Amino acid sequence: MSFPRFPLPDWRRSGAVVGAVSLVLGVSACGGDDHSDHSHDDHSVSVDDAWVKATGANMSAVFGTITNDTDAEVVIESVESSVTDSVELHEAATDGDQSVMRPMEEPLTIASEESHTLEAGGDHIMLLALDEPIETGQEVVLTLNLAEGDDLEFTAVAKEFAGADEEYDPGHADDHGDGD
Ligand SMILES: [Cu+2]
Repeated sequence: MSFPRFPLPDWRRSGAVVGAVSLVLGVSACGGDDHSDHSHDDHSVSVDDAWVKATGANMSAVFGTITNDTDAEVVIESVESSVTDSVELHEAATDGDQSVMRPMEEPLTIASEESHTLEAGGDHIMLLALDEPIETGQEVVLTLNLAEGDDLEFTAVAKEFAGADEEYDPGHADDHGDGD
């Protein structure tokens, strides 16, 4: 926003893309029907307003709101991404004066008819071991692997964001994987 040489404000372009992506997800999650009839169970899980922090560093985070419109709880066992194989669900915590983030100890569970918001300073999807920068406007495809039912794919659009750079504290992860 502070760079006058861009003819079109970035927020406007990425906002339009985010809106379009949400619309597509809403339709596909409802099997192509008009989804105004949410009164009976339509077994959909959706992600709205998904975005990823643009970065030149080797890690980034994905935010958005996951809504469970099914009649059962949804358990997200793991997440995959189009930009790295190393993806974790993180929560924020306080360590003394410092805000840190760490892998969730339990799988993320969303009760029936509830939403869970992933936001800066709170829960988020962590992208680790990035080989390439994530550029503003870039689309990253995420897949939520659900304990039951179909996996849920959605797209997050990258935007500039000054926050979400908490210290990473992997201390609580029992199984650290192979890294690279
Ligand atoms: Cu994190």
